[in-house]
Amino acid sequence: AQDCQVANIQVMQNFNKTMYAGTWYAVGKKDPDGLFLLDNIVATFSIGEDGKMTATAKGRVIILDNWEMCAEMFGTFEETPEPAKFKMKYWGAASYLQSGNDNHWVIDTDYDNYAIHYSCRVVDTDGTCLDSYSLIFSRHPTGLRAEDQPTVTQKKLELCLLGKYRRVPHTGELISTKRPQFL
Ligand code: AZE
Repeated sequence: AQDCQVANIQVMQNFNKTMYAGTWYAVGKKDPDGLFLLDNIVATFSIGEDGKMTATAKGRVIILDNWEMCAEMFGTFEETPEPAKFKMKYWGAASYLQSGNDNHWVIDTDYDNYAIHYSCRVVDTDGTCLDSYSLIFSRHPTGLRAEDQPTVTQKKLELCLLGKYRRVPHTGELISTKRPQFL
């Protein structure tokens, strides 16, 4: 059973960031409070020569109520005693995008097909999470393989977020038309 205590959430054992590197397509997401990436979310993780993990992420956002654009985001990761738990400092290519410092936990992954990310921003007084976001990643933009779905569902349940995810469409429209700041 799940007690929904943030401190009791199980993360990926023996997490290997080198195997995790590369491109992941978000196929499902649970949003945090406030603004977040809407769709076409693609993240690429890299390991530098110093062994540190960094990432870039792109996604469609709507800011200022009705201005749609492609957010190009960057993240640097600080390691913790638990290999699958990171602190992520993030910012946008443009200053009006969001920046911050989030937890970044890898809950489960097989490295080749799926990964489950979780971030709790605010822990409530009772130890449960008051403001979280979570991304279900696939190596394939088309979605999860059927055989990975039961594992992902089980992990959503353990995160106390079952039923709170939405599908993340990949329409490819960012590539050609929604990149005003980089053209
Ligand atoms: C993540 C993958 C690893 C790199 C980064 C990620 C998070 C990005 C955000 C972006 C929010 C942007 C907004 C813009 C208006 C976890 C996807 C940086 C939280 C809201």
